[in-house]
Amino acid sequence: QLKQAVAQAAVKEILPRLDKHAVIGVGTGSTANFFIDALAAYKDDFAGAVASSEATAERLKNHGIEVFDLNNVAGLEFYIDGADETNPHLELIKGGGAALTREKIVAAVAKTFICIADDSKKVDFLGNFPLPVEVIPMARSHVARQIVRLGGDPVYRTGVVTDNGNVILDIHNMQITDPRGLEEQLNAIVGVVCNGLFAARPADVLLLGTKDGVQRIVN
Ligand code: DER
Repeated sequence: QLKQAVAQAAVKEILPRLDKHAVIGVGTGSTANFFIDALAAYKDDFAGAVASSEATAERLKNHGIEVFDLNNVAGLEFYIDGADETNPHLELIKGGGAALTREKIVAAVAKTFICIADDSKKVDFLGNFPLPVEVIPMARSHVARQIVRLGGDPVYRTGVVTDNGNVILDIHNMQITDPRGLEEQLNAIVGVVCNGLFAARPADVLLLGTKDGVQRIVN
């Protein structure tokens, strides 16, 4: 199980840097869940965690790991999370699990963002995976029209409401040659809360699961 291998590698990487006051930023998704499950064995070696979604908070609590409000921590040494796609610059597409906004917030606070992913996520150019955008519900049609003007095909992720009470548009068929530029363009559309491009703040370290073992790639 490649996801388990990278999750365990992430625990191994951060353990020596933890102390009883440390609070860890934790991502969302199936790979992040393997990380939480592996981390739980060491829960007495750090103070607790900040969660990037209600689902992650729940899983942490079920392991007896204290969950902190981000506003109550001065800073985070690490943020560990998965991704839907990563390019060679460790620029990511995230949001497959609809948690992209809180993930990006917690990642912004952390000193080191360690991305954990199996090699199916590694691409040369981002955009094969539909790019998630979190949108204020009343602005959905307006934002969709602006996305069409940018050359994308927005698809409403029906039945999904984010932890923040918003909706998701997934942008299909976008050739993303300038991730940072597109991230800024999307953020400039009124009604967009956040988007799944992690390019302004890419991952610092990628632990990539391959059939030959875990590759550690540093940005
Ligand atoms: O929604 C997210 O951003 C998740 O981290 C996602 O990108 C990765 O989910 P997975 O680990 O289940 O593939």
